Amino acid sequence: MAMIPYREAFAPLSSERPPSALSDPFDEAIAVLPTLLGRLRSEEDARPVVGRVDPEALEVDLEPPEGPRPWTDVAEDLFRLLRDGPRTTTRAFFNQLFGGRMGSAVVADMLASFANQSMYTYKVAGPQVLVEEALLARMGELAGFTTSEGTFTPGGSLSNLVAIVLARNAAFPEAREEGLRGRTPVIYVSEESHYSIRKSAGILGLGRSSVRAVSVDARGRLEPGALAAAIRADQAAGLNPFLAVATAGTTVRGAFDPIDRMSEVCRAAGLWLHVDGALGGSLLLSRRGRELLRGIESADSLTWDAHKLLGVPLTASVLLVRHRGALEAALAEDASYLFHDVAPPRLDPGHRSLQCGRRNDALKLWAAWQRHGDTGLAARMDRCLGLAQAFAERVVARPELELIETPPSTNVCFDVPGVDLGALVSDLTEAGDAMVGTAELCGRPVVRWVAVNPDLELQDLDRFLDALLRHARRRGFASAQPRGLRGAGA
Ligand code: ABU
Repeated sequence: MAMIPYREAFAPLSSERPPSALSDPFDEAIAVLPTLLGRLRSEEDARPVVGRVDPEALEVDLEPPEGPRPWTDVAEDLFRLLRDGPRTTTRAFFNQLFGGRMGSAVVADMLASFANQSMYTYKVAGPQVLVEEALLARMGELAGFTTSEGTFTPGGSLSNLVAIVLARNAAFPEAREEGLRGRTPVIYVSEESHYSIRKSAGILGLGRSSVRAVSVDARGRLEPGALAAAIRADQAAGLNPFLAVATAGTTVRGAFDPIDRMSEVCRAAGLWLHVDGALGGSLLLSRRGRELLRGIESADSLTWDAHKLLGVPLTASVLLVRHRGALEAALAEDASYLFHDVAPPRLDPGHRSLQCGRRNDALKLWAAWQRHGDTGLAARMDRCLGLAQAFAERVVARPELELIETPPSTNVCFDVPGVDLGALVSDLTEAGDAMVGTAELCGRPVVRWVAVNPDLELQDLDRFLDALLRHARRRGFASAQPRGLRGAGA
C-alpha cells in the first residue's frame, strides 16, 4: 500500500491556541443554561402536555451542518427541540413507569456529565467508584442479601440479561468458555412478565422458545404449583430447567409474584431464582411496600431500576447478586490498556460490568438518597402507593368507568366501555390534557395509569378524570356494555 507522506497529509500544527472552529469552551456554553432552563420551565408550566409534533413541522433543521454555527443559534435549536418534545416530568404524565423530576438527582446527573469519568477503573473514576459501592451495598442490604455484589447497567432489560448469564453459568459451568454443548436450557416466567426475558434468551443463544410462560392467578401473580409442574415435565423430558424469574411489579398491572413460594420451588428443583424488580424493587424502602417482596432474601439476584419509582433521571438500573464473585467470573476480561491493578480489583468495577466505557449513573441516585434519606424515600414510595389507591377509588366513583381490579401497587388499569381506548388517549394528548397509555390485560384493552410521581396532588387525579370523561362523552360512549376480562378478578 502506497503511504502518503506525512507532510502532504497534514498541515503542520502551529504552537498557537486551536483556531476558533475547533474550540468549544465550557464557560461560553454554560452561560446560556440559566436562561434556557428558565424558558423551558415556563413552557412546561404553560403547557404541561405537548401534542404529537408532526415530524414535517419540526422547526429545527436536523442535518449536521458543513461548518460551525454560533453557539447561541445551536442553543436556540436545543430549546425548540426540547420545547416540542413530550413532557415526562409534569403532573399530567401518567404514561410510563417513570415520571416527575427530582431536582437533586437532575443536578447530580448534570455534574456526572461535567466530570465525564468512566466507571471501569478507580484510576479514571476515583471516589465515584466508592459512591457506587456504597449504593450497591445499601441496596443489597435492603434486599436482605447477606453477602452481595452488584453492577449498574443501562436499563432493566440489561440487568435481567446479566442475571440470565449468571444463572446459566451456575447451571452450566462450561457455558462461558465452551458454549452449551447440546444442553437444553429452560427458563420460567409468568405470562405477564416483561419481554426482556424472552429477548435476552434470543440474544444469548438460549433460544426464545426456551422461555416458558407460566400461568397466573386472577391478580396476575405467577402460580407456584404451575411452575413446579412445568419444571417436573421439562425435567422428565430430558430438558435442563435452570432459571425462574419472579416479577416484582409487572409492567401492565403492577402485580407481584410470590417470591417466597417460588423460592421453595426453585430450591427443591435446583433452579436460580431471579427477581425482576425493575418497577417494584424500590418498595423495599417502605415497610408497607416491602411486604409485596416477601422472601426476597432467598432470591439469587434482583433487578432494581432507580429511574422508575425512585424518580431519578433515566437510566439507573442495578443488578444485585447474592453470590459474591459471580459477576467477575461471568464478565471479567484482561485488558492491558485498562486494568493495571493499581487499585485493589474490588475498586475496578469494570471487572464486574457488562460494559467497557460506562457513564456514572450512581451519582444522581446518591445525591437523591442524601437529600431525602431512607425515611424520605420511604415516604415517596408510600405516597405513590396511596395515589394509586386514591385514583382507583375515583375510578370506581365514576359510573362511566370500570376499574379492572384493586391496584396491586402503582398501576391502575381501567376501561371506558364503549370507547376506542387508543383514540381516547390520543384525544387527551392532542388536546393538551394528559399523557396516559393503553395496554392489553387478559386479552382486553385497558387504560394503564401509573402513579410513580409523588409530587402529584389529588386535584391532578380529578383533573385527569374530568378530561378523560369529557373526551369519552365526545366520542359517545354512553350506550356501552362492560367488556369481559378473561381470567382477572377484583
Ligand atoms: N421497562 C419499562 C416498560 C415500559 C413502560 O411500560 O413504561
